Amino acid sequence: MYTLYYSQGACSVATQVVLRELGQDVKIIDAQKTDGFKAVNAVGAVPVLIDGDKTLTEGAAIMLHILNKHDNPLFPKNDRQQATQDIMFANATMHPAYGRLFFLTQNISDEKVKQETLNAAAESINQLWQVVEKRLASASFLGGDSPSAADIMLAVYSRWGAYFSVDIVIGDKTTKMLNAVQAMPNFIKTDEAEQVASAK
Ligand SMILES: N[C@@H](CCC(=O)N[C@@H](CS)C(=O)NCC(=O)O)C(=O)O
Repeated sequence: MYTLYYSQGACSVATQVVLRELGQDVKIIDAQKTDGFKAVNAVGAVPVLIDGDKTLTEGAAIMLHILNKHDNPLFPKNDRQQATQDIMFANATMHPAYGRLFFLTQNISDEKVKQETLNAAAESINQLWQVVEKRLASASFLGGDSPSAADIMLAVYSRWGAYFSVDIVIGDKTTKMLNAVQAMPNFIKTDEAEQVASAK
C-alpha cells in the first residue's frame, strides 16, 4: 500500500493513474488540507509518495521509482532511454511551461502586461505540443501502440490550459492521444477518488 499526497487536478493525478495501472493500492491525502505539509515536503509541492519508510518527492523520480519496481508496459523495455527522456520532457519541460501560466496569473497585476506575457507563455507551450505532434507521426502514443507514463503525464498537464484565457493549440494526433489517455478507466477513477477525498 502506497500513500500519495495530492492536490486536486495537479500533476499528482499522473502518479495516481500510474499506481492504479500498476495494480497498486494507494491511500490518497489532500496536501491542501494537511497542516504542516512542508514537514512532509520542504518544497511544499505534490506529489509526495510514501513507500514503506521512504518519503519520495519530485514527480519524475517518483514515476521512475514505481515503474522500475513493478513490471509494466508503461515504461517500454525496448527503449528505456527514450521512455525516460519522454518522462523528463513531460516533467521538466512541459510541466514548467504550464507552470508559467499559473505564476504570471498570480504575480502580474497590470492586466495588459499579464495578457501579453500569458500569450507568450502559451506560444512556448504550443511549440512543445508541436514537438509531441511530430513524435506521434509514427505511433499513437509516445510509448508506441499503448500509453506510456509520459503520455499520462502530458494528458494531466494538458487540462490546465482551460484555466487561462490563452490559445493553446494542440495537433490532431496529440488530441487523439490525450483523449484516449483521459478515457482510461484508471484516469477516470483517479479523478473520482480525488473528488471524493477532497470533499471530505
Ligand atoms: N519539481 C516538482 C514540481 C511539482 C509541482 O510543481 N507541483 C505543483 C502541483 S502540479 C505544486 O504542488 N505546487 C504547489 C507549490 O509548489 O506550492 C515535481 O516534479 O514534483
